[in-house]
Amino acid sequence: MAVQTGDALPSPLPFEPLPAFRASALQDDSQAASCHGKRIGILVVTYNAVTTLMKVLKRITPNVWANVEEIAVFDDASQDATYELAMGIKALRELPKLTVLRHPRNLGYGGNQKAGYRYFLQKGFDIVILLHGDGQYAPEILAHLYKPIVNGEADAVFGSRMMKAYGGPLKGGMPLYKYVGNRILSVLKTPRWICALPSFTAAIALIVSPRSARSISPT
Ligand SMILES: Nc1nc2c(ncn2[C@@H]2O[C@H](COP(=O)(O)OP(=O)(O)OP(=O)(O)O)[C@@H](O)[C@H]2O)c(=O)[nH]1
Ligand SMILES: [Mg+2]
Repeated sequence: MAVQTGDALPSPLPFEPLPAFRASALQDDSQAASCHGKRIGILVVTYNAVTTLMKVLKRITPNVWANVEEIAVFDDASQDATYELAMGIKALRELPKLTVLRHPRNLGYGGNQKAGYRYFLQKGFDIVILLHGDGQYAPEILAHLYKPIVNGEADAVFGSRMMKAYGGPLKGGMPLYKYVGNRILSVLKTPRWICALPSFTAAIALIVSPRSARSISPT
């Protein structure tokens, strides 16, 4: 079901948030979404995401669509029709802000991310936001993530898949074995290793995306 938010601008796609976000205090992002002249890019990493990609794009709020300069789908040589679907969405929905790229071979999750960060850095963007094409991150709250960076209050912001307020990690799609592992590691006082939805200034993206080797990255 498409949803209209407060003073939202017309969206290029119908806005379809998950139920957990419909009544959320974060829902009205009309103030938070402003880019204040900063060049913001969203990097959507995809691998076999044909069943989820469109839903992810529809969960991005109209205000964020209006304020970001580019949303780039980086398809990691999917074996399904993710790339073709993304190209079709771009063409049929007339989305000039949507860029679709496909790697000729699978680079892995880290390699795909690094390619995406490099892409936005080379274009001179100020802020890069990582979004998973499998829908496990929350596109609905992107404005609240990049706002501290736009305002100069933070260089990097990370979401958390562990937050119960929006359904919690399992409903968000985290596999049970990873959830259990995370809880055990947390009890053992090991730093939490599962964070999500990172947004970086371009400078920070450069640090997390060195040119060498396949990276371990925030997930
Ligand atoms: N698995 C995998 N994912 C990739 C690859 N390249 C890009 N991705 C994308 O990276 C995102 C994260 O991959 P996931 O395997 O879901 O990693 P995760 O979310 O940390 O782990 P789960 O909790 O098991 O879903 C997904 O949206 C994929 O579409 C790749 O080579 N392998
Ligand atoms: Mg995932």
